[in-house]
Amino acid sequence: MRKQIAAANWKMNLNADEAHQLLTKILHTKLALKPGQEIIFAVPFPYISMAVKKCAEHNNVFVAAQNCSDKTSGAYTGETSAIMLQSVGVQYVIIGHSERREYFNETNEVLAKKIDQCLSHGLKPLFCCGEPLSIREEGKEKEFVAEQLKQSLYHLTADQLQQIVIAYEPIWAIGTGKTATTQQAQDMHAFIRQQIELKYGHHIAQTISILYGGSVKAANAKDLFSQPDVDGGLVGGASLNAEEFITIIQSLD
Ligand code: G2H
Repeated sequence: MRKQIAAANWKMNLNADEAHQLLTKILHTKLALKPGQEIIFAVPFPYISMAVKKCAEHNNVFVAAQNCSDKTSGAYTGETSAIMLQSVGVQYVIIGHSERREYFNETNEVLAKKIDQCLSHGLKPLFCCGEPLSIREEGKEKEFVAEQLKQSLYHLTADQLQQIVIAYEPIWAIGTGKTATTQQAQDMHAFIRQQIELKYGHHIAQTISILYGGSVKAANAKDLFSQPDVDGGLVGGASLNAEEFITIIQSLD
């Protein structure tokens, strides 16, 4: 059985009080997670310790960082290493979000190194892939995503790959209010799983959770999550509202 995951990506939002209140409100709700279901909060760095402390009181609720360095340690002012994150109780790290790729020039090669840092230090990468609108309009979205997978993941052993969660986030659907249709999401998720199967075999491909991201909200989560290859969501804007995110959690299959 694959893990079903509702992951909140707060991005660069909320002050400390707001972050504490939002987390408290969600965690005080009776979430009734079923076996195999997980919640992840990808919070800004300054709130990680607070979030780790609060989430530790709950089963299957974990904290993610939104990024980490591709270097192990040393004179890299402003960077945060995987070792540091692991040492404060983080379990997941978002790697390769399209905003990091676009605004911070993160290439597939750098992302492969970040993944290696995470795996070497006991952290699970939540690896994001997805195409821009121009590529979809050309009908080349599958080739584009296949290349992202190949360049950042295919150096991993099968055991390492099983530590990864993949998030498919079509860039044209991020923060735009435009969601991929359930069929577009399912098609790409099935394609990603098929690519993993070609490289790592059927069994491994069946165990990898593939989340959908891009304007997931309470109103569309159930439809998206009911698709056979959609194993939950990576949620930005809607995760900043407690009621919305709770409904999204309760929409997990
Ligand atoms: C995609 C998503 C979360 P949003 O970036 O990673 O954000 O739900 O606001 O489109």
